[in-house]
Amino acid sequence: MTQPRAIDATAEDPAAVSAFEARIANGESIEPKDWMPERYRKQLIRMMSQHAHSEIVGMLPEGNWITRAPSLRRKVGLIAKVQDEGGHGLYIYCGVETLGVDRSEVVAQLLDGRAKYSSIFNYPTLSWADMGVIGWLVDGAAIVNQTVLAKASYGPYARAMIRICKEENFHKRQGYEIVATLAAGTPAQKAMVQDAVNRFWWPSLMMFGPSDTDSPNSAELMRWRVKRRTNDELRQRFVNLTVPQAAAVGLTLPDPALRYDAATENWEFGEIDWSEFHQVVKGNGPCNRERLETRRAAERDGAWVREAAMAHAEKQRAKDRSAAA
Ligand code: FAQ
Repeated sequence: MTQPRAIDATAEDPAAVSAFEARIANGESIEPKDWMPERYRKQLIRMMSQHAHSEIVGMLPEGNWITRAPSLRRKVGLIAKVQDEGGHGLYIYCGVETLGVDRSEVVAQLLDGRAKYSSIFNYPTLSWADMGVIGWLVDGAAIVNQTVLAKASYGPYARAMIRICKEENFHKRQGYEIVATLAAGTPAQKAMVQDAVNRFWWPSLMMFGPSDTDSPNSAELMRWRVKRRTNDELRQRFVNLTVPQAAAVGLTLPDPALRYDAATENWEFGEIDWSEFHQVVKGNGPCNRERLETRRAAERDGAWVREAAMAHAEKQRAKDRSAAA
């Protein structure tokens, strides 16, 4: 049942809300012109815009290594990957706009520090091995999260995830190939990639968000089938998939508590340092200030391009108007 979108006080009419929830329970996809509770719209704007910001800020740690890639093949792969992440950000911003909010508004929230983006991108990339480990672990974690989001109840978001996951799979493979090459290389190369794993393992687990008992948004998002699995469920899935991948290339994950539990068929893992997570999310991670400053500079430096494009569009419209007169 599709209803016109209401924007007045009747928007939260209990009958409308239950009709909406019945559609969700029925597995229907919610589309931009469908009626939706204001809270659903707000939650989606929050989550999708933060996701888009993560893709855009996520270009920076890897962009740092484009000029230092060790071969032409690696450089081409890395450029393509970073460009893909930019595309994902723009694609998701378009999805946010279907919810009735302007892209410039959500970008302003990122630049003035009101909006969050993924904690993982506030860590530095210190060696070439980090490019492999980001592809393997960070894109690997993103795939686990986003494959499930491809079944989210909001149509434009779910469809964006299907397309994005296809590209993320390539990213993960190129990362794992770098990791496998270094792990089978000289002792110095193996030590370099082990060091990268040691630095990125725990922050990758933090990407999935706080544990379920400490996740204020999960219950509502699960009820509305935006999220289909909890933060802890997805984190566990990622660990289960990744432990054998590390073993296959002879690398160690930096967690002495890792242990296979045959009863649950899960790899149990040690306690996450949540104080580090909260510090990074609050803006006090190793690179938060640098990342935001880089984005602000890009916004300033690109202003003339946006202004020129707008002036050109206005000129074209004036030409069309006078031709039609
Ligand atoms: N970092 O109640 P919950 C990628 C915030 S894309 C920072 O559990 P929710 C591709 C959360 O926003 C990576 N903040 O929240 C790539 C909330 O704050 P708020 C991004 C975090 O929404 C690869 C508060 O904590 N992916 O990697 C984080 O139910 C390589 C309470 O948390 C997505 O965004 C965090 N890690 O669950 C690009 C996927 N975790 O807004 C370049 C879509 C939580 O209430 C290179 N998003 N917070 O003030 C999601 O699946 C969810 O939003 C979660 C958080 C799971 C991230």
